[in-house]
Amino acid sequence: MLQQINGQGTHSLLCSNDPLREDLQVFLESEIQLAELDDLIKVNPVTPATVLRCLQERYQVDVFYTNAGCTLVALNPFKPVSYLYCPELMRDYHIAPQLQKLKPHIFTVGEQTYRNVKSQLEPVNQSIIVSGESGAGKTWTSRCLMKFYATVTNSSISEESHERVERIEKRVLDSNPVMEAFGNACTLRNSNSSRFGKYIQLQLNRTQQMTGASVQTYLLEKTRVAYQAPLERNFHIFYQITKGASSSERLEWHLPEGAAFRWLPNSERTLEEDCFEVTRDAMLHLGIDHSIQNNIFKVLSGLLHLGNIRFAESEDESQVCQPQEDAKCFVMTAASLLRISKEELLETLRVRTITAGKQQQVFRKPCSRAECETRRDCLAKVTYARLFDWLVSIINGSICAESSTWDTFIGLLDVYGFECFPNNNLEQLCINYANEKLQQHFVAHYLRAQQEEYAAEGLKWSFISYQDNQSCLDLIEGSPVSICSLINEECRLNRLSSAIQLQTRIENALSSNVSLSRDKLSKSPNFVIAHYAGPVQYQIEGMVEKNKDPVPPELIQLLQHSRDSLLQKLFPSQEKEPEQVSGQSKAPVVTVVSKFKSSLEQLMQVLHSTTPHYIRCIKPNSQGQAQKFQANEVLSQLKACGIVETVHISAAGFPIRLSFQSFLERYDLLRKPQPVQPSPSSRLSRSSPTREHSGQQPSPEEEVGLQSLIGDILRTLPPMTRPATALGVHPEARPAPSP
Ligand code: AOV
Ligand code: MG
Repeated sequence: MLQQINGQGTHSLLCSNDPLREDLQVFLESEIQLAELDDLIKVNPVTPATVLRCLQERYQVDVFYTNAGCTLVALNPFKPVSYLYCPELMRDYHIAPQLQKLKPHIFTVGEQTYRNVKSQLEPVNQSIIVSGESGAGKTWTSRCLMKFYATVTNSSISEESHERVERIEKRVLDSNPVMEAFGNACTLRNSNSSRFGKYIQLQLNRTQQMTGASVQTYLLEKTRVAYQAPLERNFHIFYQITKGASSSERLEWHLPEGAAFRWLPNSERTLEEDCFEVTRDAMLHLGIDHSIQNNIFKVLSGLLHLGNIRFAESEDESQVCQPQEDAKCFVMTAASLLRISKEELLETLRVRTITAGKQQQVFRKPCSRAECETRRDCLAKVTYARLFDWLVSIINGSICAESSTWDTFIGLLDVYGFECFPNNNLEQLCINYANEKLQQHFVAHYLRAQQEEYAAEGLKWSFISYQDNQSCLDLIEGSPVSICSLINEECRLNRLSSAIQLQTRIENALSSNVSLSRDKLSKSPNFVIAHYAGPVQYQIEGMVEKNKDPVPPELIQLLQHSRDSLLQKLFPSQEKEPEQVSGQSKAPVVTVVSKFKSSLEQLMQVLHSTTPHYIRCIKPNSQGQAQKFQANEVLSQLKACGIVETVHISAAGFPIRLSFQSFLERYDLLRKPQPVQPSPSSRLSRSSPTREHSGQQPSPEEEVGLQSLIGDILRTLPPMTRPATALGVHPEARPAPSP
């Protein structure tokens, strides 16, 4: 064993002077088969090093799931392991009398959630919150869970409803490839990275059949349509159409084989996600027929041609910019595919109209080359964003059940994971903000609330400290002043201030927040936020403009004039300009950040109203390689999401909670007659909202009897991994390994 400590295996884990080494040594000397520890609470002692070692041992023998108390840790296998997700296994988990006896799996969480819905006397909605950094496996996990529910919810239904249910489930599952084709892209971190957040509610009726589902999406990263960072790609659907179109479609959509599009970088690389057929089939099942599909793909092709339009600088400011020589044919093709007039397209891209004065006089001002290109990009972004939202509404129309047909739901949350790129801007700020919110939900719900509850119950408990990300959230969204509020203020005041000025404002207003700093070596204005998952440097340049997300009204008018039936739906002609909607020109500016903040708040409200379950996805290495466990990478993810603290709290805590009433109903048979004594005022299990249904409360005499009964029962239970102080029993409690 010592050889192993000094040898290769351990060397990759920790360097020799690592303070964690001592803990690890104690741990390794125990005769425990690490790979068999399926709950990290059984690791002894619980330290970052021992938890890490346990996960590594399991990973090396292809065991990817491990319980960590109330959460499940899911390591990304980065290789096909289809045997883990076959329907037979799904059924095994579904019919298992005692779920905890089976190996940890996402299906345990799925099934537990499913059982919780029906076991409550009052229906309780459930949520599975899948978290982890970009590429850790969240989307994969939520897709597998959807398949799991589709498989198990129709396993016990009658022949006649079978077909109907299957049809709904197929549609619900088909929403995935469609949303991924339009909303996912290859990034530096993940070749199938979700560029939008998603909360899907699977709707269940009284007999627990899935009657439908509804999807809520969050902030699509639409800038990607017109800008892709080096080595990244545009949304998958663009590659699908350019690679997968038939020869007649190529003619119709003006996509000749080998055509070069500026907005399609890295298309020589073929990904699994480039499969056009899968998307088309799924769209068809969702009711998007061939002719509508044809229309969609034509518009997308129009956007690609739009991206190839470049302008030459005009000779003087009073002249409009001319399209570059090679771009003229792209103007024609883009206009023809979008069914707008070529002249109007050029006019809109090159001329700004300004309405001013009491008479509301309209002035026309030629745009600079840069402005023309910004307007071109804006045209593509607004079209794509509306197309995406429209698709989501079509999907919802196709899968959502009537409210009278369902009672409860299981929600699956899959948002974009924490990101840190060489350049981070407003998109990453929003993405990382969403991840901070979810981490805070976990901290509040589990790490803080549990411990506070024990204290309130009067249980003996020594407080376990944990990393709270509240200061980081205060920095991003707090009141009265935060990074969001300062960026919003710039938009509201509409003043011309430089990025340096905003940097100074942020630093002056928020200098007391420990999560804020600046990279002083960087030449460009920036701020650094110490996120729970690591520090991220954000570039301030361009942030305010992105937050305003201005869409010149002329662009909307141009699209409203389109003769294309899809664009007419996306840009209805009766749509009013934002100023007119409020009737006032001084309408409050609805910025990207403020919209995102309010959608996150709504999401949090929904999550708070459900019973949460957490799956923590972990990326074993940053290269996406199978069989490669990079200890430092994993350790930082474990630390970031507080796994060790979670394990401590779960191990020392009380995972089984029963109200006196339920306890009485279950164990009353064992009761010996007790002499009646004066009552101590126990609050155990009385008023907690997390308790199982409590109907009639027992009398003080009964409580005394019960307390004695609890003591009797606890004495009959096997020794626990951690000392327990009261009614707290882990279902799989095992004796601690001897050191
Ligand atoms: P993410 O959703 O967490 O990232 P994905 O779910 O897209 O990450 O997973 C990234 C890649 O890892 C997938 O495309 C698969 O190749 C692989 N993978 C993940 N889980 C498994 C599994 N259980 N078995 C086999 N391969 C897997 V992001 O969307 O970037 O935050 O925004
Ligand atoms: Mg994803």
